Formats: sequence, C-alpha cells, structure tokens
Amino acid sequence: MRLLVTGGAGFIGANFVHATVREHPDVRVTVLDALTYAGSSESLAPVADDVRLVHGDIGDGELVEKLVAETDAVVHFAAETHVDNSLADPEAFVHTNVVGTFTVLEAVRRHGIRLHHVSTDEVYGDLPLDDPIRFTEATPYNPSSPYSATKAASDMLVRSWVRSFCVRATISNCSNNYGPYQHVEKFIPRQITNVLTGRRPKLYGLGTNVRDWIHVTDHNRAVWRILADGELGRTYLIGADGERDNLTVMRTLLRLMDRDPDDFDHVTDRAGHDLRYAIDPSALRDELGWTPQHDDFESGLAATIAWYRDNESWWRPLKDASEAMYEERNQ
Ligand code: NAD
Ligand code: TDX
Repeated sequence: MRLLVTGGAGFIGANFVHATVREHPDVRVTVLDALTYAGSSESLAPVADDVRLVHGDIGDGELVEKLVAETDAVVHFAAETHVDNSLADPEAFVHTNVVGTFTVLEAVRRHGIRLHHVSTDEVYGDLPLDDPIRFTEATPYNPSSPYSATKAASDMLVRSWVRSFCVRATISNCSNNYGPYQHVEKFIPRQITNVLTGRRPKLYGLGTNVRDWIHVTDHNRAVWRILADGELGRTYLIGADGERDNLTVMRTLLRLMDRDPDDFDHVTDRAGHDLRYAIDPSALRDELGWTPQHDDFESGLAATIAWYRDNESWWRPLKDASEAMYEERNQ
C-alpha cells in the first residue's frame, strides 16, 4: 500500500509516520509537508531512510495532483493548528485549513483515492463546566476561534464531497493530544520547557478550563483503525476519558518536575477561551474495538517530560522565538 501523509512533519503526523513505519512495514509512506514553523524534518529523522519527504504546500494543486495520482490512500493532518496564532493572524488558517483541504479533496475526487481527514473536537464549540454532557457525532458545529472555524469548514467540505461526488472519505474529531514532538507553543510542552529553561510556567486566566487529554499514540492507533475498517462517509470522535482542568494539569506537571506546584504565573486569558471539551468515544470503541493504551495520564505526562529532557536539541531552537511571541501578547 502507498500512503500519502500530509502534515507528516508536524506533531501528530510525525508520530503517525513513526508508528506506520514500525507497525506496517508493507506500507510505503510519502509525506507532503510545507515545513512551516510547526513542522520539521528533524521529527522524521528516526525514519528518514524509510519515508519520502516532499517539501510543498497542500494548496499547490499541481503538486497535490501528482502525489495523489501515485498513492492508494491519503491521511490528511496538515493544518495551521494553534488557536492563539489564529487570533493574532487568521489568514494562513484560511489558506491551509480551507483552501488546502479543498485542494486535497479535488485531487482525491479526480483519482478515486481513499481519504481520511483528521480534525478536532473544537469544531463543536465548548461545553459548560457544571454539566457532564459530552460531544457526540450528533453535536451541532459551533466553532469559536478562527482555528476551529476553518477546521469546521474543512470538515464540511469533506462531508459535501462525500455526498455530492461520492468521495471515499472518513473524518475523525479528536480531543487534545500530548506526547513527544509537540511544538513548544502548546500548553504542556510550553510549561515543561519553561521549567527546563528557568522560566516560570504560564497559566491563562484562572485555569478552570477543561481539556480532554489523549496520548498521541492512542489518537494515531484510532486513525489506523478508521482507515482500515471505518465506514465511508462517517465521522468518528476520538477521546480517552481524560478530562482535567488546566490548573490541575499545571500542578501535576510541576510536581512531576520536583517543583512547587504553585510556582507559576497567571497571565492574560485567551480571547473567547473555550471552557470545556469532552468526547464521548462510544462509537469508536463499540464499532471498531478501539481502546486507549495510555489510560494513566500521570505516567504519560511523566514520559513526555522525560522525552523533552532527553531531546533538548529538538526543541531548543524553537523556544526563544515562541516565548518572544507570547511576551508580545502578555501571555
Ligand atoms: P502541528 O501544527 O504540530 O503540525 C502541522 C503540520 O502541518 C506541520 O508539519 C506543518 O509544517 C504542516 N503544514 C502546515 N501548513 C501546511 C501547508 N499549507 N501545506 C503542507 N503542510 C502544512 O499540528 P498537529 O498538532 O500535529 O495537528 C495535526 C492535525 O491534527 C491537524 O489537522 C489538527 O487540526 C488535528 N488535531 C490536533 C490536535 C492536537 O491536540 N494537537 C487535536 C485534534 C486534532
Ligand atoms: O501557556 C499556555 N497556558 C495555558 O493556560 C497555553 C499555551 C495554553 N493554556 C491553556 C489554553 C487551553 O485551555 O491550556 C489549554 C490548552 O491549550 P493549547 O495547548 O493551546 O490547546 P487548545 O487550544 O486546547 O487546542 C489544542 O487541542 C485541539 C490544539 O492546539 C489544537 O490543534 C487541537 O485541535
């Protein structure tokens, strides 16, 4: 099987490529990645001999057409992904998430190629803190930020290409991922690397916002299950019952790093900050038999901290620029 992985030099995509090389030796992987600030060929270094990396933009119709013509399936991770960046400058989000997904869809339509589109639970908006209700496949879309609005738009394009053009596609909407190779702009790696570089960790607002954490390996195992046995046209929600508020995650992380759990700063809150995300993953578990292997968040977090300690050369070149950006925003 020949597999085209867009965004395979980013956090989740690189972990997906590593797992594919390890666990599916019969699959030939091509990565298409623009190597933006969020992508790095370093993340693919351990599998460099097993993977073809094409440096290019998913909005480049000619290039996408050529690569799709040479493949049997596409797993589409490429996106602009950081909510704070989308609030500061949304344009790249429209280009990559909307126009880029459109470009991929047109190519798979022309060549009759199977597509799996990777999306986020943020398309559903947020949930109240004081009600145990969770997102399901039937929850109406209600995105809050330019990031989630452009991901919602990309999901809608996929749904309409399935209905109108019989494109063979599935969609997954996953909750917050953590694990190795995540950019230091994101919550967990930012705090770990703040501690490792002698900075104080930064919590937005009071830290009452809840996220539903899943280890990246479990997300990617679900993507493989859906690619192999998912029902065409369906949306699957991926989550691992990992709800925690940000304050709790911060305090746990500091304790695991032998710091005082209150040794952090409260900084300016995010505009429009979503209160709570929570996924009901029943369909994925019941129909495709998926279960998360990392069911202990604290040990997954400890392993992630160890990875950042051991791989400073991967994240160190990104850190100062990332913090300079946050400083400009008083965050
Ligand atoms: P990331 O920002 O770490 O990586 C994105 C990758 O896409 C980078 O390698 C980047 O270079 C590449 N890219 C960006 N624009 C491109 C373009 N125009 N053409 C080609 N490549 C381009 O993101 P991630 O966290 O790995 O997320 C991957 C996917 O998973 C995204 O679609 C995201 O919406 C989705 N998702 C992420 C999470 C999460 O917690 N990180 C949760 C649910 C869903
Ligand atoms: O320094 C910080 N302090 C802080 O309190 C940062 C960077 C974040 N936060 C808060 C904001 C969120 O409530 O932590 C929470 C997690 O923040 P992010 O890591 O920016 O993730 P989030 O906005 O929840 O979105 C993530 O999950 C869904 C990914 O970035 C998306 O790509 C994915 O779709």
